[in-house]
Amino acid sequence: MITRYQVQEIYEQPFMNLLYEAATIHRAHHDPTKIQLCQLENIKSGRCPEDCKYCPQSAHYDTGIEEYGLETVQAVREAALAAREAGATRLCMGAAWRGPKNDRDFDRVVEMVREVRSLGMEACVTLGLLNEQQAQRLAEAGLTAYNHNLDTSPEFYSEIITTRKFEDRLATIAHVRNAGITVCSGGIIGMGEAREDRIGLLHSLATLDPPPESVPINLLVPVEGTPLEHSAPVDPLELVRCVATARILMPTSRVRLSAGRMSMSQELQAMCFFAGANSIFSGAKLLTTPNPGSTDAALLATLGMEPEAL
Ligand code: SAM
Ligand code: DTB
Ligand code: SF4
Repeated sequence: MITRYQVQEIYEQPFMNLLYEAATIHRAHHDPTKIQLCQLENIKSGRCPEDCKYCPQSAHYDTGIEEYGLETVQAVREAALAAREAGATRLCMGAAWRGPKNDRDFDRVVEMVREVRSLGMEACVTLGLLNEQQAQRLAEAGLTAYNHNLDTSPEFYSEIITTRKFEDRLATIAHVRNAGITVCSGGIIGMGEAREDRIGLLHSLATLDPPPESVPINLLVPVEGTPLEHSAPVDPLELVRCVATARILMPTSRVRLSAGRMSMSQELQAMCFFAGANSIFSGAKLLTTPNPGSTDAALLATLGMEPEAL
């Protein structure tokens, strides 16, 4: 198993060597001209009991977002069809829950998974903490992936979230894994963490056994009303180092350049793709914040890249 010190050595090597190593590994395992488009759908918005300091959907902060209860299966079907039409091959459905209860709402999410799968798309959900039985039911419905981010290093975790523990996250990931669902897990940079925490996050992800098939790297979207609203912007090259290190540590996984692209230049995004990122979110909105979906076709064309087909 790779040590944290070895991860640090990869991360902190001269930038050009890091980029070259990551791009070389990327090309050995993936077509560098292809990128997967995924569409997010916020199936239940706001009033979440957790206190994640970055999150506009936490009930602990006043952010003025639109709040609503669980969407209908029909609404999700329509969102999936529109996303598929626009070139997305995966629908990622997020609910602002600490975790599902065993109630009609959860039954409905299971139906949503079946519906999205029946359209030939990959289905991913992120519902917070799960128990074994819930993971099993999602697996039976054909769920492709479960998103559950570690978000930051074990040491920094309690600075960001106090209503659950890093270990709770690991337990849910184990239930997902045991149910035979693929794991999507990554984190956020730009929350005031030190480089050491970014290295700790990447080490935690890479030493999951097996590592996640999908690794979202989010750049914090600072939202008014959240405690991280005034977080100092992180050096963009740190983002590139994170993407490159994730690619080297997890050669076959999909590395996703996730939230935060509104504040990234096209050159920075191109550098992340070169360093191994091979998925982005499509569309004009993430869960509650804007996304530069309307300019992505032009960006990809400029770079000679193409969305992956279904
Ligand atoms: N409630 C579920 C959970 O936390 O597992 C699922 C939804 S939650 C919004 C999914 C992920 O979105 C979080 O783990 C976090 O990584 C990311 N996220 C939330 N707010 C963000 C922000 N302002 N900037 C960047 N990423 C964010
Ligand atoms: C992930 O890592 N990023 C996505 C998805 N998984 C669920 C969510 C990003 C949310 C950004 C803030 C918002 O729009 O509310
Ligand atoms: Fe936001 Fe998810 Fe945390 Fe709830 S658990 S506050 S939805 S990140």
